[in-house]
Amino acid sequence: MLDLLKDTVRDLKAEWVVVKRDVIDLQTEHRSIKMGQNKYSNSSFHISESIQLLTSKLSTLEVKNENLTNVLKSQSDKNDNLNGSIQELNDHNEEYTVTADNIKNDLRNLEANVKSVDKDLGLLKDDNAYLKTLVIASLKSTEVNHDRTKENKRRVITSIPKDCQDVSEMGYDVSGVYQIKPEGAEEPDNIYCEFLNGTAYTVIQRRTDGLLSFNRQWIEYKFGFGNLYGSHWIGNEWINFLTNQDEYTLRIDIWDWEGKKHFSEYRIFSIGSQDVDYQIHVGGYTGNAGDSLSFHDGMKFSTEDMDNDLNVRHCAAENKSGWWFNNCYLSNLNGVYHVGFYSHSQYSDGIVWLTLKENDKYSLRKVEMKLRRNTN
Ligand SMILES: [Ca+2]
Repeated sequence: MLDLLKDTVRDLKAEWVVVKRDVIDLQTEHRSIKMGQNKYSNSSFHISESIQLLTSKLSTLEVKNENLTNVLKSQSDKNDNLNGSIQELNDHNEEYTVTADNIKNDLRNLEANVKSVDKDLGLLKDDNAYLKTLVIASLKSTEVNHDRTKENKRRVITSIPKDCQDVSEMGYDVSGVYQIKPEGAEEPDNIYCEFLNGTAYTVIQRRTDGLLSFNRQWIEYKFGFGNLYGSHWIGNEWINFLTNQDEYTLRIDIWDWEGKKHFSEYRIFSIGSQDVDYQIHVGGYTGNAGDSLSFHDGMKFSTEDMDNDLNVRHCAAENKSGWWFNNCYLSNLNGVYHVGFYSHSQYSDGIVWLTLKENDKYSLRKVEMKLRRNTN
């Protein structure tokens, strides 16, 4: 029995060793399987990840492909347009060539013009330089003249000319305004001197247009009015001073509307002072305009506010003038400025020299009254 049991235990031991080996084998196998399982599991994860990445890349590539297709399409359209433009350019090329030739010609002309302008500029510069020297010379001359004028003024103050004859004798020969001081005048004043062929005239009256009214009052005729270069009356005071300091010939120049010039001269001419209402003394007529002033000899001066005439009416007021009215006039050189024959006026109030046109409704175009010193 014991032997049997011993055998059984021995058998069991052997079997247990076998089983134990088997268990170890199984355990080893199990570990191996488990390791392989893990390895597989890792690989599977990596593959899945790669697939996902590839899918994403593919999707991106697809989008890019679509974009490229679109770009290609767009380029193709542009290409078509370019081809069209090139065709158009070719069509216009000939035209442009012609235009370009024209422009070239224009440029050549312009260059020529620029050269010409340059040349002109050079000449102008030369002229400018020349003008500058002239101006400088003129300025220097003006300075000298200014100094001379100062000297002359000093001379004038010590010896003021009494009329335009004196002015002439001082060396002046250009007609214009000069300062004189006739005997009896308190202050020197300006007067218009006319120098004609060596003769000096002191202008006392001028009518050139209708801009200045001569229908003025006594005091205005006394002291004078108007513009010495245009229409004016130098004043009865000064006519009195002038004609009493020496003997003068009164010259009257007359221009008519037919373009002719006439004159009358009176070798005797003077007027009294205001005390005798500037009474006129006139005679010794010569000339070609007729004697229309001797009729007034001995008459007093009249104005619209001073009736000294020999008429029951008021000649100066009716004829809108200041003059040595008689009953009433043969001459009225201070009348209204009408143009030639006038009929619209109630009175014969024009600038009249009756012996010239023998019509008191004809007004003269221009008149000058001036004094020339008698030489005896
Ligand atoms: Ca009267």
